[in-house]
Amino acid sequence: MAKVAIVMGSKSDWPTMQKAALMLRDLGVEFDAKVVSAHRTPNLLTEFAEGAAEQGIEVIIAGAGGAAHLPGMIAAHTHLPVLGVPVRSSQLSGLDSLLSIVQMPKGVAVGTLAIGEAGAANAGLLAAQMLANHDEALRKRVINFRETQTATVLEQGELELP
Ligand code: RP5
Repeated sequence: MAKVAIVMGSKSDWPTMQKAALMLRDLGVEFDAKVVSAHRTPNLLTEFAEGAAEQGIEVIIAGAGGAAHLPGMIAAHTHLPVLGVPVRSSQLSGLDSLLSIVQMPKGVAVGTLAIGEAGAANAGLLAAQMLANHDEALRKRVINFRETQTATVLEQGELELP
């Protein structure tokens, strides 16, 4: 059963949000991914967010661009932790998305990640780290991921001009 739900405001967000999905897949975490739009499908948003905990979801990753109200509105409807990913927009390069997601009022929390693919990948990683608190096997996979990453960087050694 999926522990993480990845939702996004439009299918056009999927190339970015796939980075969250790939991270979760690499770490062996089950997830669902679908489009839920704050503005175009507001009733679906409410239904999804209110029902997510009952479905067994433990963490929600929500990505959106522009007037990115999706993560905050989902957080308004659930006690589950919500990780917000600002998707890079065509007009303002995602600064609009970032500001829309990050400035939540006190009392309704969204954990906001970086703009774009790095933020999406880190949302997947952070969701896995949260679940690893009560999953020993996943904790080992997360630690192994970090150690492998460190070793890869250390192996790069001295850099030279081409
Ligand atoms: C937002 O509007 C979506 O999250 C997407 O980032 C942006 C543009 O959506 P499309 O016009 O490409 O469907 O709601």
